[in-house]
Amino acid sequence: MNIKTINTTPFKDQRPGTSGLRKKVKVFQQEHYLENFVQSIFNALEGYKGQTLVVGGDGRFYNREALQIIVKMAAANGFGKVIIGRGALLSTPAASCIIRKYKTFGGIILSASHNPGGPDADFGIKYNAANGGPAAENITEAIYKLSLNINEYHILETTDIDLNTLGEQKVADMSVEVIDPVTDYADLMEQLFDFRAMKELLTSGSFKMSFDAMNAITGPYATEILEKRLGTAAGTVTRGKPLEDFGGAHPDPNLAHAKELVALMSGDDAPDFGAASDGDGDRNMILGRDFYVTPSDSLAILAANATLVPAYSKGLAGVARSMPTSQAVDRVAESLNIDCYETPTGWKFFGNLLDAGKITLCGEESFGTGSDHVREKDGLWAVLFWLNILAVRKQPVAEIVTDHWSKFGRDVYTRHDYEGVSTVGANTLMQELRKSTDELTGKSFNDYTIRHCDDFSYTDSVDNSTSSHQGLRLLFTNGARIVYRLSGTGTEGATLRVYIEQPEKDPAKLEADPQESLSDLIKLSKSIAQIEKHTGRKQADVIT
Ligand code: VG1
Ligand code: CO
Repeated sequence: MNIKTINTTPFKDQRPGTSGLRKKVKVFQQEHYLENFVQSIFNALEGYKGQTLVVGGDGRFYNREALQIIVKMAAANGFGKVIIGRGALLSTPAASCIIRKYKTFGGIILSASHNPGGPDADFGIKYNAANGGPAAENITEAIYKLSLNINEYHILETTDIDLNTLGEQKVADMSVEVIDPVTDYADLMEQLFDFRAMKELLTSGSFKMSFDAMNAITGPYATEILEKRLGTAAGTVTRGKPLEDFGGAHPDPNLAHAKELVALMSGDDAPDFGAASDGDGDRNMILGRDFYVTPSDSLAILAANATLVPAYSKGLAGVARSMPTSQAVDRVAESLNIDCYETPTGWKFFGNLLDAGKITLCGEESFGTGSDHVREKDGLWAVLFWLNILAVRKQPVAEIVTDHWSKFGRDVYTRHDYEGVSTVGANTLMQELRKSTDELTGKSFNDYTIRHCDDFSYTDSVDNSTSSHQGLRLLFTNGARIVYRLSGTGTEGATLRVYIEQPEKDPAKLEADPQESLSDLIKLSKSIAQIEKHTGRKQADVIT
């Protein structure tokens, strides 16, 4: 065995963000950069000798090279076995599923999710623990601290492993098993949902759907599940082949980046149901004919209809949403008499609640929904959940949503993103807001009076850990909210996210365009934070 110990010096920028470490590919390609981070992950863990690690990624540029390095480092650091998806591929929810199913020590996921891919675009890496979920903040912080003092890493000197042949091979003393990346995940989906009823709907001839995999990882999963197991027409899955650069597209399933699908879904002969997923398969966008389902509404509707799905037929233990997600699900929880938790942005904060059995469903406004079946948000799962509801209720998507609004009211909602603005400007904007929370409380702007203003801080009810500075909240007396936070997944400058929400019960106003209904609040969001002064932008770049 030829284990090398390589001397290295720390990089100062390896602090994981909302979801792992994300940087430009060129940053990761620097000598020792990836190795330092991987060794810091291993150094932060205890008891992994002889244990199994799952490794896979979303197929973006540098995925294969990075995986080879990780396998050689896992062998040198004493792991007993590595499980990898064929071709180095695993969607994020599938990685979570495999960690749990085979009870492994943990996993490393290579992905920058919805960020673009290619030699000049983004790459990312994150560690998931034995529960299949993103490492909690105490672990990501420990990894960061270790990365600041690292002086050596261990790597096995050996030829590359064969990523394309299923089965076991040996790398020194460590075994490497290449598995089909799709089967375990597809089997799990089949256990959760009523595939018989869904197949009946999808093959009836009167129901058409289209799924946009955005040239990213969900292609093979959607093809197997929708076309092969559920019998939808060939071609239902579009852009189904994972490409290293996502075909130059931005693999973010929203109205701006999945334009072709949005266009296809409009008009009389449009499909009945449309959906898309992101780079690593954990996000979802849901569309009906001429109808867009806001992710926050989607979470509320899944919760309200959960008992129609076999896996959730006995009801939900509780639900959770990230703080900036609309309060639509809170109203469902209230009517079901179950708990609703409000967590900071990022899936890692749902892990403890799911593990403790306090919640069954959870979600974020950023096109992320999931349940206790894995410990990641899950794009295709959300699509199948919707299909299961449609198969039982036999109503169009739009009707299901408008029915929901008339029963629970609507949380009219929008998110305005100011992308790639100056970091100094964005930080100053946040600091100034933070300083003025007391002064803003009680202040009135025409019809809007601020009832409460704070910098959101969260204490986990399971381990009592506290996470502060999670976003500035302005809560108005009439139930409206404006929330400001900076993105923790970007790789260039800063991105300011402004989340705007207003509860509406008036039947005459339920179906209005949110940009119009919220226009006063949108203006207010700009003036209160002085967005133009700090960022130089009059308008947001992406509105969802
Ligand atoms: C964004 C979303 C957040 C999500 C995260 C990871 O983070 O807002 O809700 O959990 O992306 O999603 P931020 O810090 O940029 O706002 V994924 O699909 O990129 O793993
Ligand atoms: Co993602």
